[in-house]
Amino acid sequence: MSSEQVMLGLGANVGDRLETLAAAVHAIDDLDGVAVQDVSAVYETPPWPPADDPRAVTQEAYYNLVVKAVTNLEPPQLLEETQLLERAFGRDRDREVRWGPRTLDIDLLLFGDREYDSDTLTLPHPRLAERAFVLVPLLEIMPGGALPDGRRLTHLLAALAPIEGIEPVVRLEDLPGRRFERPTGPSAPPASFSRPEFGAPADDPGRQG
Ligand code: PH2
Ligand code: MG
Ligand code: MG
Repeated sequence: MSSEQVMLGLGANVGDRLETLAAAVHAIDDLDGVAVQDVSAVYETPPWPPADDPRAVTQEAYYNLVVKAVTNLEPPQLLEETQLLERAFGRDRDREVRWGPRTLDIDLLLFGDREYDSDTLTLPHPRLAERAFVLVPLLEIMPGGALPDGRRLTHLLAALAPIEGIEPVVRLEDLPGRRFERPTGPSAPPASFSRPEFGAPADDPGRQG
């Protein structure tokens, strides 16, 4: 069975953002065929698109982070699993506004070096290069990283300058209770996670955010 390294972008701006993100990271690690290897800091970020963009929606600031994981799922399977998690955290795709408020959004950013395109999923994520709230945490856990087409993450981020309002808030491993630990060196074992409490929701197809 082939195993790919994937990068997932998580965002929340409704409810207890920190609690949601912490629980979501554990829930991702708990998926069959998915193991979390690293997690960026939690960043507070201004809503995208920005206020001067005609697509902008008035909404609260987000918390965002990026998760590095390995998986033996194929892209559509991983998308299905992450959409089930979004639902389990209260997301209702029938009642939401595009680029509007989210209890939890999980985006597939990178899937190894694969370029993939279907009606519901494009990899790499098609708006990754426009979004500092993705690039900043992604660079943190993928320093020196590049897209499959060779574009370097640092160059993409520099093209968005000036970047304003993106602030690291906390690292999940520094939260009281230390629910997981982060690898500390090049030969360190993968992060270890405790078990989340989780119910399996019903199926729901949806569009990529
Ligand atoms: N998610 C959105 C819309 N806008 N802005 C930021 N800063 N972070 C997000 O995760 C985000 C957003 C809907 O998916
Ligand atoms: Mg999104
Ligand atoms: Mg999404």
